[in-house]
Amino acid sequence: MITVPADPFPYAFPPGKVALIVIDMQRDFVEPGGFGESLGNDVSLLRAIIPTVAELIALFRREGWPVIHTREGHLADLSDCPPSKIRRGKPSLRIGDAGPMGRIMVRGEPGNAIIPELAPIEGEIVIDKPGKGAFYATSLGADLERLGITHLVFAGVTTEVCVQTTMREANDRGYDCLLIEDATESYFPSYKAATVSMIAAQGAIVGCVAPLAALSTAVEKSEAA
Ligand code: C5J
Repeated sequence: MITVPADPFPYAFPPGKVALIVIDMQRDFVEPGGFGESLGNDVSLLRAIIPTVAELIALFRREGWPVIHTREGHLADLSDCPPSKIRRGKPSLRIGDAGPMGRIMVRGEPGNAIIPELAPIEGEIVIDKPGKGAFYATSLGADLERLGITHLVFAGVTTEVCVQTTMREANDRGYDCLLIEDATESYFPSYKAATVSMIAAQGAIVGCVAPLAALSTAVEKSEAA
């Protein structure tokens, strides 16, 4: 087992049974002209975590542990997008409308792609999800079962929406979860802070929380031992 100092207690994981889930680091959320900005958000805040997420991905790749990427988006005919989701947001630019990076939140459009800095490599699983949670209406559960994964490490955006929703889904399915707090971000700093504390509250009711340095040091120590 590798043990990471974490909040509210150390997070221990078996190296062969851990996977990284990088949530929605896609152009629609992180770059100007996408869904995030169409909702009135300043996307610049999210760009700050790109180097940390890249470092975390590199750590998993170096160790040969699975890296799984997710993208929130919909089929071109929007048949997998509830009308209630389309109705919300700004009337001028909604899901399916033509935006500066193609149709907003539609699979295969330029804006739906994962940002080039964090692009998946050959063999990595990419989950296209219509919802906020990555388990809903996707193959993620079956993929993790096939890989024999019991422990999940989380990164990505946004902390209080898709990251938290997926962590809660994972928690209910019995996975032991760790959120890397400097590899996740929100358009709203106070929402991130609240989410990070509620995840670890009540004896890690959703999961543990640690900075990337704590995970990296724990992995290095286990290799030196
Ligand atoms: C949102 C996400 N915020 N990836 N999606 O709509 O968190």
